Amino acid sequence: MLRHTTDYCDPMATNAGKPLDALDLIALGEPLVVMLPDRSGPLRAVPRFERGIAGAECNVLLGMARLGGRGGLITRVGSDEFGHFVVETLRAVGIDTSRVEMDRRRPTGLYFREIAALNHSRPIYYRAGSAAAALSVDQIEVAYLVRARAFLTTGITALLSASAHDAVCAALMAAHEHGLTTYFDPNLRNGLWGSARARQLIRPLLRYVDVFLGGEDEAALLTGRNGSPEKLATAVTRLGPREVVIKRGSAGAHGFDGDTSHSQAALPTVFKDAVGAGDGFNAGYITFRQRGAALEEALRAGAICGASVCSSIGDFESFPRTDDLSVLMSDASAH
Ligand code: KDG
Repeated sequence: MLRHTTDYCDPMATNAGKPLDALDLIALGEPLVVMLPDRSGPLRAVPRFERGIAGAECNVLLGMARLGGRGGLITRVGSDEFGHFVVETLRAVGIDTSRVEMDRRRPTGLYFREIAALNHSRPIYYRAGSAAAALSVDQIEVAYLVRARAFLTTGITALLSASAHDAVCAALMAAHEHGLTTYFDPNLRNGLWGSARARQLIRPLLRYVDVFLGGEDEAALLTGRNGSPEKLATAVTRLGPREVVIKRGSAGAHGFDGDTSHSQAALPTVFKDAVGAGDGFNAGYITFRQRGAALEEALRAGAICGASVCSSIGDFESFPRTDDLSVLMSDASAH
Protein backbone atom coordinates (compact mmCIF):
# COMPACT_ATOMS: atom_id res chain seq x y z
CA MET A 1 0.00 0.00 0.00
CA LEU A 2 1.17 3.50 -0.70
CA ARG A 3 1.44 5.70 2.33
CA HIS A 4 -0.69 8.77 2.76
CA THR A 5 1.07 11.96 1.65
CA THR A 6 1.76 13.16 5.17
CA ASP A 7 3.43 9.85 6.09
CA TYR A 8 6.18 10.51 3.56
CA CYS A 9 7.66 12.94 6.06
CA ASP A 10 10.36 11.54 8.28
CA PRO A 11 9.86 12.82 11.81
CA MET A 12 13.56 12.21 12.47
CA ALA A 13 14.55 14.34 9.51
CA THR A 14 15.71 17.70 10.69
CA ASN A 15 17.14 20.69 8.95
CA ALA A 16 18.11 22.39 12.20
CA GLY A 17 21.17 24.56 11.83
CA LYS A 18 20.88 25.21 8.09
CA PRO A 19 20.10 28.74 6.85
CA LEU A 20 16.38 28.89 6.16
CA ASP A 21 16.66 29.25 2.41
CA ALA A 22 19.67 26.93 1.87
CA LEU A 23 19.03 23.78 -0.15
CA ASP A 24 21.07 20.59 -0.36
CA LEU A 25 20.01 19.86 -3.91
CA ILE A 26 18.05 21.54 -6.66
CA ALA A 27 16.68 19.17 -9.29
CA LEU A 28 15.30 19.90 -12.73
CA GLY A 29 12.89 17.33 -14.12
CA GLU A 30 9.40 16.09 -14.79
CA PRO A 31 7.23 14.86 -11.93
CA LEU A 32 4.79 12.22 -13.07
CA VAL A 33 1.67 10.92 -11.48
CA VAL A 34 1.93 7.14 -11.52
CA MET A 35 -1.01 4.74 -11.44
CA LEU A 36 -0.02 1.49 -9.77
CA PRO A 37 -2.21 -1.52 -10.57
CA ASP A 38 -3.73 -3.56 -7.77
CA ARG A 39 -2.80 -6.79 -9.59
CA SER A 40 -0.48 -8.13 -12.25
CA GLY A 41 -1.50 -8.71 -15.85
CA PRO A 42 -2.37 -6.58 -18.84
CA LEU A 43 -3.93 -3.24 -18.00
CA ARG A 44 -7.17 -4.10 -19.76
CA ALA A 45 -7.75 -6.61 -16.95
CA VAL A 46 -6.89 -4.26 -14.09
CA PRO A 47 -9.90 -2.60 -12.48
CA ARG A 48 -8.19 -0.55 -9.76
CA PHE A 49 -5.08 1.60 -9.47
CA GLU A 50 -3.46 3.47 -6.66
CA ARG A 51 -2.19 6.94 -7.41
CA GLY A 52 1.39 7.82 -6.54
CA ILE A 53 4.11 10.24 -7.50
CA ALA A 54 7.12 9.42 -9.67
CA GLY A 55 9.70 10.91 -11.99
CA ALA A 56 13.42 10.32 -11.57
CA GLU A 57 14.38 13.72 -10.16
CA CYS A 58 11.39 13.76 -7.79
CA ASN A 59 12.30 10.31 -6.54
CA VAL A 60 15.79 11.55 -5.64
CA LEU A 61 14.40 14.60 -3.82
CA LEU A 62 11.86 12.47 -1.94
CA GLY A 63 14.55 9.99 -0.90
CA MET A 64 16.87 12.77 0.27
CA ALA A 65 14.00 14.32 2.24
CA ARG A 66 13.58 11.02 4.09
CA LEU A 67 17.22 11.34 5.17
CA GLY A 68 16.83 14.92 6.37
CA GLY A 69 17.95 16.67 3.17
CA ARG A 70 16.18 19.73 1.85
CA GLY A 71 15.66 20.00 -1.90
CA GLY A 72 14.00 22.20 -4.45
CA LEU A 73 12.45 21.32 -7.79
CA ILE A 74 12.41 23.32 -11.01
CA THR A 75 9.62 22.06 -13.20
CA ARG A 76 6.22 22.55 -14.80
CA VAL A 77 3.02 20.71 -14.03
CA GLY A 78 -0.49 21.25 -15.30
CA SER A 79 -2.80 23.60 -13.48
CA ASP A 80 -4.96 20.53 -12.95
CA GLU A 81 -5.82 18.22 -10.05
CA PHE A 82 -2.71 16.09 -10.60
CA GLY A 83 -0.53 19.19 -10.69
CA HIS A 84 -1.91 20.22 -7.30
CA PHE A 85 -1.38 16.69 -5.99
CA VAL A 86 2.28 16.78 -7.06
CA VAL A 87 2.92 20.18 -5.48
CA GLU A 88 1.15 19.29 -2.24
CA THR A 89 3.01 15.97 -1.96
CA LEU A 90 6.40 17.61 -2.43
CA ARG A 91 5.60 20.48 -0.06
CA ALA A 92 4.45 18.07 2.62
CA VAL A 93 8.01 16.79 3.00
CA GLY A 94 9.62 20.21 2.86
CA ILE A 95 10.70 20.24 -0.80
CA ASP A 96 10.76 23.80 -2.12
CA THR A 97 8.18 24.18 -4.89
CA SER A 98 8.60 27.90 -5.48
CA ARG A 99 9.99 27.14 -8.96
CA VAL A 100 7.18 24.79 -10.00
CA GLU A 101 5.17 26.55 -12.69
CA MET A 102 1.58 25.55 -13.24
CA ASP A 103 0.57 25.49 -16.90
CA ARG A 104 -3.05 26.26 -17.78
CA ARG A 105 -2.91 24.62 -21.20
CA ARG A 106 -0.79 21.53 -20.78
CA PRO A 107 -1.49 18.59 -18.43
CA THR A 108 0.64 17.03 -15.72
CA GLY A 109 2.55 14.00 -17.05
CA LEU A 110 1.02 10.65 -16.20
CA TYR A 111 2.00 7.03 -16.45
CA PHE A 112 0.55 3.65 -15.69
CA ARG A 113 2.57 0.69 -14.51
CA GLU A 114 1.75 -2.75 -15.92
CA ILE A 115 3.09 -5.74 -14.02
CA ALA A 116 3.81 -8.72 -16.23
CA ALA A 117 5.04 -12.18 -15.32
CA LEU A 118 7.96 -12.51 -12.87
CA ASN A 119 7.33 -9.03 -11.53
CA HIS A 120 8.66 -7.33 -14.63
CA SER A 121 6.88 -4.06 -14.92
CA ARG A 122 6.27 -1.92 -17.97
CA PRO A 123 5.59 1.81 -17.95
CA ILE A 124 2.84 3.16 -20.19
CA TYR A 125 3.25 6.91 -20.57
CA TYR A 126 0.77 9.70 -21.17
CA ARG A 127 3.31 12.48 -21.17
CA ALA A 128 3.56 13.74 -24.77
CA GLY A 129 2.78 17.47 -24.71
CA SER A 130 2.88 17.53 -20.92
CA ALA A 131 3.53 20.75 -19.03
CA ALA A 132 7.12 19.65 -18.33
CA ALA A 133 7.82 19.22 -22.05
CA ALA A 134 7.50 23.03 -22.23
CA LEU A 135 10.37 23.55 -19.75
CA SER A 136 12.66 26.21 -21.18
CA VAL A 137 15.67 28.35 -20.32
CA ASP A 138 13.26 31.02 -19.03
CA GLN A 139 12.83 28.89 -15.91
CA ILE A 140 16.55 28.69 -15.12
CA GLU A 141 17.51 31.41 -12.64
CA VAL A 142 21.05 31.66 -11.34
CA ALA A 143 19.79 33.42 -8.18
CA TYR A 144 17.80 30.29 -7.36
CA LEU A 145 20.47 27.75 -8.30
CA VAL A 146 23.05 29.32 -6.00
CA ARG A 147 20.84 28.62 -2.98
CA ALA A 148 21.92 24.98 -3.29
CA ARG A 149 25.17 23.06 -2.88
CA ALA A 150 24.32 20.70 -5.69
CA PHE A 151 22.23 20.30 -8.82
CA LEU A 152 20.80 17.15 -10.39
CA THR A 153 19.05 16.34 -13.60
CA THR A 154 18.68 13.35 -15.89
CA GLY A 155 18.68 12.39 -19.52
CA ILE A 156 14.90 11.99 -19.31
CA THR A 157 14.53 15.74 -18.92
CA ALA A 158 17.20 16.46 -21.52
CA LEU A 159 15.34 14.33 -24.05
CA LEU A 160 11.78 15.54 -23.34
CA SER A 161 11.78 18.32 -25.94
CA ALA A 162 14.13 20.79 -27.63
CA SER A 163 13.28 23.52 -25.11
CA ALA A 164 13.75 21.14 -22.15
CA HIS A 165 17.15 20.15 -23.59
CA ASP A 166 18.11 23.83 -23.72
CA ALA A 167 16.96 24.24 -20.12
CA VAL A 168 19.06 21.28 -18.97
CA CYS A 169 22.08 22.64 -20.80
CA ALA A 170 21.65 26.16 -19.34
CA ALA A 171 21.08 24.84 -15.81
CA LEU A 172 24.10 22.50 -15.91
CA MET A 173 26.35 25.26 -17.27
CA ALA A 174 25.18 27.81 -14.68
CA ALA A 175 25.36 25.36 -11.76
CA HIS A 176 28.82 24.24 -12.83
CA GLU A 177 30.06 27.80 -13.27
CA HIS A 178 28.75 28.80 -9.83
CA GLY A 179 30.48 25.95 -8.03
CA LEU A 180 27.56 23.62 -7.33
CA THR A 181 28.33 19.92 -7.56
CA THR A 182 26.45 18.78 -10.65
CA TYR A 183 24.98 15.27 -10.77
CA PHE A 184 23.67 13.61 -13.92
CA ASP A 185 21.95 10.26 -14.46
CA PRO A 186 21.36 9.46 -18.15
CA ASN A 187 18.29 7.31 -17.34
CA LEU A 188 17.90 6.59 -21.06
CA ARG A 189 14.60 5.29 -22.35
CA ASN A 190 12.72 4.98 -25.61
CA GLY A 191 9.85 7.08 -26.78
CA LEU A 192 10.95 10.58 -25.83
CA TRP A 193 11.47 13.46 -28.29
CA GLY A 194 15.26 12.92 -28.28
CA SER A 195 15.56 9.20 -27.50
CA ALA A 196 16.82 8.22 -30.95
CA ARG A 197 19.61 10.85 -30.72
CA ALA A 198 20.47 10.27 -27.06
CA ARG A 199 24.22 9.99 -27.60
CA GLN A 200 24.46 13.12 -29.71
CA LEU A 201 22.25 15.16 -27.36
CA ILE A 202 23.72 14.03 -24.05
CA ARG A 203 27.45 13.74 -24.66
CA PRO A 204 28.03 17.51 -24.89
CA LEU A 205 26.24 18.03 -21.56
CA LEU A 206 28.72 15.82 -19.72
CA ARG A 207 31.45 18.44 -19.77
CA TYR A 208 29.40 20.37 -17.14
CA VAL A 209 28.79 17.28 -15.00
CA ASP A 210 30.87 16.59 -11.88
CA VAL A 211 29.34 13.27 -10.88
CA PHE A 212 27.94 10.74 -13.35
CA LEU A 213 25.51 8.19 -11.94
CA GLY A 214 24.57 5.87 -14.77
CA GLY A 215 24.06 2.32 -15.92
CA GLU A 216 26.61 0.15 -17.70
CA ASP A 217 24.75 0.25 -21.01
CA GLU A 218 24.35 4.01 -20.78
CA ALA A 219 28.04 4.53 -20.10
CA ALA A 220 28.85 2.25 -23.06
CA LEU A 221 26.51 4.14 -25.39
CA LEU A 222 27.76 7.57 -24.36
CA THR A 223 31.46 6.73 -24.47
CA GLY A 224 31.35 4.37 -27.44
CA ARG A 225 33.38 1.89 -25.34
CA ASN A 226 32.69 -1.54 -23.96
CA GLY A 227 34.48 -3.34 -21.19
CA SER A 228 34.73 -3.68 -17.44
CA PRO A 229 33.03 -1.16 -15.13
CA GLU A 230 36.52 0.19 -14.33
CA LYS A 231 37.22 0.84 -18.02
CA LEU A 232 33.79 2.40 -18.55
CA ALA A 233 34.25 4.68 -15.53
CA THR A 234 37.59 5.91 -16.85
CA ALA A 235 36.09 6.46 -20.30
CA VAL A 236 33.27 8.55 -18.77
CA THR A 237 35.78 10.78 -16.97
CA ARG A 238 37.25 11.68 -20.36
CA LEU A 239 33.92 13.30 -21.24
CA GLY A 240 33.98 15.59 -18.19
CA PRO A 241 32.82 14.03 -14.90
CA ARG A 242 35.48 13.70 -12.18
CA GLU A 243 33.48 11.10 -10.25
CA VAL A 244 31.64 8.19 -11.84
CA VAL A 245 29.30 5.54 -10.50
CA ILE A 246 28.39 2.70 -12.82
CA LYS A 247 25.15 1.14 -11.58
CA ARG A 248 24.87 -2.54 -12.51
CA GLY A 249 21.56 -3.68 -11.07
CA SER A 250 21.85 -7.12 -9.52
CA ALA A 251 25.62 -7.05 -10.17
CA GLY A 252 26.07 -4.07 -7.80
CA ALA A 253 27.79 -0.77 -8.49
CA HIS A 254 31.27 0.46 -9.24
CA GLY A 255 32.56 3.88 -8.23
CA PHE A 256 35.63 5.89 -9.19
CA ASP A 257 36.41 9.33 -7.78
CA GLY A 258 39.71 10.06 -9.47
CA ASP A 259 41.74 8.55 -6.61
CA THR A 260 39.82 5.60 -5.33
CA SER A 261 37.96 2.86 -7.11
CA HIS A 262 35.51 0.59 -5.30
CA SER A 263 32.99 -2.10 -6.20
CA GLN A 264 29.86 -2.66 -4.13
CA ALA A 265 27.81 -5.83 -4.37
CA ALA A 266 24.04 -5.60 -4.72
CA LEU A 267 22.21 -6.35 -1.50
CA PRO A 268 19.49 -8.94 -1.01
CA THR A 269 15.96 -7.62 -0.93
CA VAL A 270 12.38 -8.82 -0.93
CA PHE A 271 11.97 -8.07 -4.61
CA LYS A 272 8.78 -6.48 -5.92
CA ASP A 273 9.85 -4.04 -8.61
CA ALA A 274 13.06 -2.30 -9.66
CA VAL A 275 11.62 0.96 -11.01
CA GLY A 276 13.02 3.83 -8.95
CA ALA A 277 15.91 1.75 -7.56
CA GLY A 278 18.48 3.81 -9.48
CA ASP A 279 16.98 7.02 -8.11
CA GLY A 280 16.97 5.55 -4.61
CA PHE A 281 20.64 4.68 -5.07
CA ASN A 282 21.34 8.26 -6.17
CA ALA A 283 19.55 9.75 -3.15
CA GLY A 284 21.53 7.60 -0.69
CA TYR A 285 24.82 8.15 -2.50
CA ILE A 286 24.44 11.92 -2.81
CA THR A 287 23.32 12.33 0.80
CA PHE A 288 26.33 10.41 2.10
CA ARG A 289 28.81 12.17 -0.17
CA GLN A 290 27.40 15.55 0.89
CA ARG A 291 27.94 14.56 4.52
CA GLY A 292 31.59 13.72 3.84
CA ALA A 293 31.39 9.93 3.43
CA ALA A 294 34.16 8.13 1.57
CA LEU A 295 33.34 6.55 -1.79
CA GLU A 296 32.99 3.07 -0.30
CA GLU A 297 30.50 4.16 2.37
CA ALA A 298 28.44 6.24 -0.08
CA LEU A 299 28.25 3.28 -2.47
CA ARG A 300 27.02 1.11 0.39
CA ALA A 301 24.36 3.67 1.32
CA GLY A 302 23.32 3.86 -2.33
CA ALA A 303 23.09 0.07 -2.62
CA ILE A 304 20.97 -0.18 0.54
CA CYS A 305 18.61 2.59 -0.58
CA GLY A 306 18.32 1.08 -4.09
CA ALA A 307 17.63 -2.40 -2.70
CA SER A 308 15.05 -0.99 -0.28
CA VAL A 309 13.15 0.70 -3.11
CA CYS A 310 12.88 -2.69 -4.87
CA SER A 311 10.80 -4.06 -2.03
CA SER A 312 7.68 -2.10 -2.98
CA ILE A 313 6.00 -1.48 -6.29
CA GLY A 314 6.06 2.32 -5.97
CA ASP A 315 9.11 4.37 -6.98
CA PHE A 316 10.28 5.41 -3.52
CA GLU A 317 7.75 4.32 -0.89
CA SER A 318 10.10 1.81 0.75
CA PHE A 319 13.08 4.19 0.73
CA PRO A 320 14.55 3.96 4.27
CA ARG A 321 14.29 6.61 6.94
CA THR A 322 17.40 7.87 8.74
CA ASP A 323 17.19 5.47 11.68
CA ASP A 324 16.49 2.41 9.53
CA LEU A 325 19.35 3.30 7.23
CA SER A 326 21.81 3.55 10.15
CA VAL A 327 20.88 0.04 11.25
CA LEU A 328 21.11 -1.30 7.69
CA MET A 329 24.49 0.43 7.20
CA SER A 330 25.98 -1.24 10.28
CA ASP A 331 24.52 -4.61 9.30
CA ALA A 332 25.95 -4.30 5.80
CA SER A 333 29.41 -3.29 7.01
CA ALA A 334 29.46 -6.23 9.42
CA HIS A 335 29.24 -8.66 6.46
O1 KDG B 1 13.62 6.28 -12.52
C1 KDG B 1 12.23 6.05 -12.36
C2 KDG B 1 11.53 7.02 -13.23
O2 KDG B 1 12.07 6.94 -14.47
C3 KDG B 1 10.06 6.83 -13.26
O3 KDG B 1 9.54 7.23 -12.04
C4 KDG B 1 9.37 7.70 -14.24
O4 KDG B 1 9.88 6.40 -16.05
C5 KDG B 1 9.79 7.50 -15.62
C6 KDG B 1 10.13 8.66 -16.45
O5 KDG B 1 10.35 8.42 -17.61
O6 KDG B 1 10.18 9.80 -15.98
